[in-house]
Amino acid sequence: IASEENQSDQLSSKSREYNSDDNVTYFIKKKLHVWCRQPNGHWGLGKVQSTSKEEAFVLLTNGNVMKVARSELLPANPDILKGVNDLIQLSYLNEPSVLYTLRFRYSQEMIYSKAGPILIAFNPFKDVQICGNDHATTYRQRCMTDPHVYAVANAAYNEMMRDTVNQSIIISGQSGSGKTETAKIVMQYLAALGGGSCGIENKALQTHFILEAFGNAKTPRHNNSSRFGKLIEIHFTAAGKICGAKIQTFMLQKSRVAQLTSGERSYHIFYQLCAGSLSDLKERLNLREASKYKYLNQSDCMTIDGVDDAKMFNKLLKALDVVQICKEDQEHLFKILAAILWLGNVSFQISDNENHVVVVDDEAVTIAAMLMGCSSQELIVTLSTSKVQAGKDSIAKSLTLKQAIETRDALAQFMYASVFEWLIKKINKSLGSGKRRTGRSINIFDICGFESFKKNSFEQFCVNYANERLQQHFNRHIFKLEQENYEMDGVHWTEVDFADNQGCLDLFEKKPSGILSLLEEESNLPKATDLTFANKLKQHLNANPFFKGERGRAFGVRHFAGEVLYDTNGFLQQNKDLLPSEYIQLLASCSCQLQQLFSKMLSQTQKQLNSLQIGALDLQQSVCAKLKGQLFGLMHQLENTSPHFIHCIRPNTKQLPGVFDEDLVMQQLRCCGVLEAVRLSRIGYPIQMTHQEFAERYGFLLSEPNVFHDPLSISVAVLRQFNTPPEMYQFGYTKVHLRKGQIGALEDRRKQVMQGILQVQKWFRGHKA
Ligand code: AOV
Ligand code: MG
Repeated sequence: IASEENQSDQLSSKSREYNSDDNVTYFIKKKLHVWCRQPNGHWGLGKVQSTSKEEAFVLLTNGNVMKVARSELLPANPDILKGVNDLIQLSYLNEPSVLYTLRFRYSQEMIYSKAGPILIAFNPFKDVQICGNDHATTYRQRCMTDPHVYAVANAAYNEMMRDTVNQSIIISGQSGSGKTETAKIVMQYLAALGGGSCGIENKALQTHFILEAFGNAKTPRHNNSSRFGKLIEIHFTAAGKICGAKIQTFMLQKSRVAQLTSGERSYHIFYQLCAGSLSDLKERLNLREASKYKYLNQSDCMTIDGVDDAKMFNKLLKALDVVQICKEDQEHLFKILAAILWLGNVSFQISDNENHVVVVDDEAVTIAAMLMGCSSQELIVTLSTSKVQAGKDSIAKSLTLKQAIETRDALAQFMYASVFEWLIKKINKSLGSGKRRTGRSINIFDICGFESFKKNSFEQFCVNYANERLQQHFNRHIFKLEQENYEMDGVHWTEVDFADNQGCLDLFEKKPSGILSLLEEESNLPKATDLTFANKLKQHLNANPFFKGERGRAFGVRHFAGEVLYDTNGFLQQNKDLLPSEYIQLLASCSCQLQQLFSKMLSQTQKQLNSLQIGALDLQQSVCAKLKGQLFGLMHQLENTSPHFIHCIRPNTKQLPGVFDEDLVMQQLRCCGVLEAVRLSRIGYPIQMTHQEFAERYGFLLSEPNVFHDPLSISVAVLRQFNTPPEMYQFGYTKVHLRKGQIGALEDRRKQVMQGILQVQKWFRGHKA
């Protein structure tokens, strides 16, 4: 082993990363391992046997000899480095070596690895025995050093306690990569660590059942996909005990309530309610099986393999009790959900040759009205007519079929979004969110992951935009700030290149011709359609390298995580998010209400009614304008915290354990900049102290302490005395910058000397006495 270590050291002093000819010759001479690219694009391990000009003959581990171009060879790491904890330890940092390391670890159920400052978390798609309460306690007690989500949570907690600085744990990764599960593991650990007598931690853990029932759904790629983003703040006392928590949610995709594509489901809660409610509740709600509701049966997907909706409903009921939502409110809540399902069954009949409709007066409209607490007649009028201004009066005008369906769905979606918002408020009240302590909080950030399907709509557009913002935050902290810091302090520095996604963000956010501005502009034009919007994009953005004009209503965006083709069908309507004022009036007058559910709307409508403006009510800003504002707010909040990054990786698209799809993994590692982050932390200087701090801390170790007087000279002398190799540190204008591992010797010596001084003092005191 010693000789292998030695070998690895020798190698690391040579050119580490690239396959210079020099290296290939060295590898042949030493009969060392190399990676060679095979015709299928994958990398194979072997030993170079001989070379001729541009080619090399490599003996692969399977016994075959392969002829490869020299340019297709990369150095492999010595066996001693097989499956290292942290990619930073690899002598050769290249794609096949990184893949090999992660693949080996994954096969050994080591799902966590470090990549410099980032924790990489592979989704195991099965239970692995390294999580859970017992493990959390063991982890803490033994100070285990293996990479783990617990270690990240632990570091955040310790840093918060030490520096009184708010912390954030930012979890990124594509859809289905394990972000939400990871967020739960973080919470579990913090609950075990900071659990106190108030029981908030238990409540906070139980909220997952509620959030997932109401905010998660089955998508084509993921059976339990979060269709909203969340930031959970956990607040601690000075003694480090949890004293409150607050959940902020954003981006709930309400279109899912009314529209589904094949293979998807609506929000879990609907199926849970239908499957799990007891017969008397079912009777009171007039509930049928899920398959009887159009909003649920339109996608031919009613169940999820391995999921028992009825059981999940029981868990939900318990969680609602834990967060103190009283039985009466629970019943009101379910009534509104049932009303939404019945609304979906309301149908229309064409009544004239201009495509105007009347509502079919059947059980759907009767039951929906009953559940909402209004008369069927009121509901019928609201669903099929709109008021138009005629002089000082308003008259009712019949809607066309398309308008009627759109407005019925808008009503259902609005009711669902209001229920969701109400729930979050209730949960926050129960979590004591008011007791915020500055400098003593840990924020856990988990959003919907990047998505790219065959057909991508407004939903994916919003999700992927949010992911661009998050990636920018990551880049800023991992790459930009650190390199700027070196530059500002005058450190000699070779920039590490990384894929900056600022260009793509600009494509979205630039005013006046970014996609968001153009969407806003088009949303406000009365005659605009999704097609005119698509044409406008092409007209303004065709020259932008991140944009790709496509035929008809389509356009493409080159996102940091890959190219996505969007279909603008429905963009304008979903972005505008209008609700006719008649609807608000109706909802406000309904008797079945959760306290304060529609009250904000009511006051807005009242104002509008007073000014006699009838028509569509702009509930709030457009969806995109609101999302942009929320993301800016969240990023601002995270900016004031010390960040810890976890990047989740989905090893295969089939949600299967033990399957490692190399191309898929590599693509994810590439787009989030893992290799670059490792490269940066290898050449970076993670330890930084001002000259003054350094001189004060170590100056007394100098053998001739009185020769130097200014902090800089003292600091230089200390490092010389300790024979710290010159490539391991740099003096900037204000700071000493040290590479990883260079402070240990100084600290050890300092401790020794301090102990010696203490002993001498003790001896003196003893003698005096
Ligand atoms: P996501 O949050 O990243 O997707 P999840 O955290 O929901 O992904 O994980 C996806 C699925 O993978 C879960 O439903 C589990 O079945 C499994 N899984 C993930 N992590 C673990 C783990 N540590 N142990 C066991 N199983 C796990 V999305 O919300 O679609 O972006 O928007
Ligand atoms: Mg999720």
